[in-house]
Amino acid sequence: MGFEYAPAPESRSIVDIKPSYGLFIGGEFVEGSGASFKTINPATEETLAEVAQADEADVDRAVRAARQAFRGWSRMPGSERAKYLFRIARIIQERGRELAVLETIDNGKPIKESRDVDVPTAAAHFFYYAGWADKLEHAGLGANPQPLGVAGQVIPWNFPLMMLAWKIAPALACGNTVVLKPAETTPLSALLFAEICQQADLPPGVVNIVTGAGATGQALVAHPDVDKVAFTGSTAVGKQIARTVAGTNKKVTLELGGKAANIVFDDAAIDQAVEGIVGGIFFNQGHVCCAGSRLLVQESIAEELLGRLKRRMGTLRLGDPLDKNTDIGAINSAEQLARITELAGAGDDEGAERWSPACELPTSGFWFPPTVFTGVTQAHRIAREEVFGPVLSVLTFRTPAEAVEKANNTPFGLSAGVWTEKGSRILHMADKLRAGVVWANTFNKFDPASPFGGYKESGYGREGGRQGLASYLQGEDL
Ligand code: TAP
Repeated sequence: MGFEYAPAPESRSIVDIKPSYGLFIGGEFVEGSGASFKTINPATEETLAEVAQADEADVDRAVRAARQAFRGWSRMPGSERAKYLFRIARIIQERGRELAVLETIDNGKPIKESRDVDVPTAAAHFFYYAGWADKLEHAGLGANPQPLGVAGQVIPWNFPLMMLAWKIAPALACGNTVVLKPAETTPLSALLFAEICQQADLPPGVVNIVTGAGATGQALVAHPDVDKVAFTGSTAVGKQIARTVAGTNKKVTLELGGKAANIVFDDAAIDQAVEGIVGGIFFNQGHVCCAGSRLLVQESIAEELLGRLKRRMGTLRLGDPLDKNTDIGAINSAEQLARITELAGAGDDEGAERWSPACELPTSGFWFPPTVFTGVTQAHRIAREEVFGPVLSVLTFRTPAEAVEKANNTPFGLSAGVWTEKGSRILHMADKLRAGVVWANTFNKFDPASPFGGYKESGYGREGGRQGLASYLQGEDL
């Protein structure tokens, strides 16, 4: 049985969604070539707005605007560039409620997450990189750091504003100008960010936003006057981009998929670990590249831990993303829901055991209940492929060596988690795990000062921290 809910009307009135949006080029909203697409609220399937679809000529206009702005922006003293970044950071904070509500309506994520994670982390990134803009020569990246030029940036739909901040803040701090393409299903927060750039009096052309689908991203990545490509998204598209830029002099960073192991040893504080497991996989409906989608639990505590995990899952509230008590919001699109459904079906077919708490799903919109599979083997598709949804696969291990072997048995290497009371074990595991980020007794924690990025098929280059500056400066590969 499904249920109908009335989305909280007072939240909706906080944000002014226009019926249609153009492209943001040269500091102004301009018409595109004419084509457009609809963006919808995935929790209700209501159309939110008609958004311009940028074609190759539009992308070219945006790149030219960025090139023209580069001259002034790159020569501006770092201390002046910093003022703009600080201003943007403050406006993000001031307009935080509006941004959070818009992000939740366009993406489907719970408002408590957009309010407490996405928006503050986006502001924190601008504050952090504003601090670097006049100190680049002290970053250990050479005495006279020089920007690359025009950066073409393509981002996914799971953290639209946060990914935008991860891309734009370091690029601007280093003196580059940018053309950014948000994902087709979540363009609205990037367009509100464009308004914020206007409000901050950012010089025209320093930030340009081109909306559209994969073809728009492809046109941006392939544009001959783009010096730097920064991409976050799937490994399949990442490989395609690497092929597109091969043989050119473009610099590239790729932040791709993951299949993180969240490893719980028998000496771990179990309730704390259960919270970490729940946050690791159900945060943002599991639409998280670094989600702890494989739980590796030591055999001796597996039964006890699973009992507690299921009890905790029974308390998760799924429903209206604008309700402050909601833990699990909507799946971002019909397409993503179909993928999750297909992979979970493969879990059943391959003999794993599926469990979800009793959970009513709303009658419209895209939803998937929090789900755990036990009896999973390493050969199962749900243990190997990225589900990008609220689906946890549980495997067991006996010894630390077996945990390391199973955790590393994946083509990905973005993140991992370790739960243990032993400090020496944390250091040992961090050393052995082939993952860009290893969390200990916590999970899914983000900080602008920490570098983030993958091993193996999870990509290359780092975002965040001092290391995140390197990929926007000449000759400074870390
Ligand atoms: P993708 O389908 O790869 O899309 C990412 C972005 O690339 C979107 O803006 C997309 O446009 C665009 N795009 C699609 N085809 C393109 C092409 N041929 N050339 C250039 N751009 C193209 O990924 P997604 O489904 O949005 O996001 C989920 C994936 O992102 C997951 O694999 C996840 O792990 C990964 N992710 C990784 C990280 C990090 S930091 N490693 C963070 C978040 C997400 P459209 O949306 O319009 O198709």
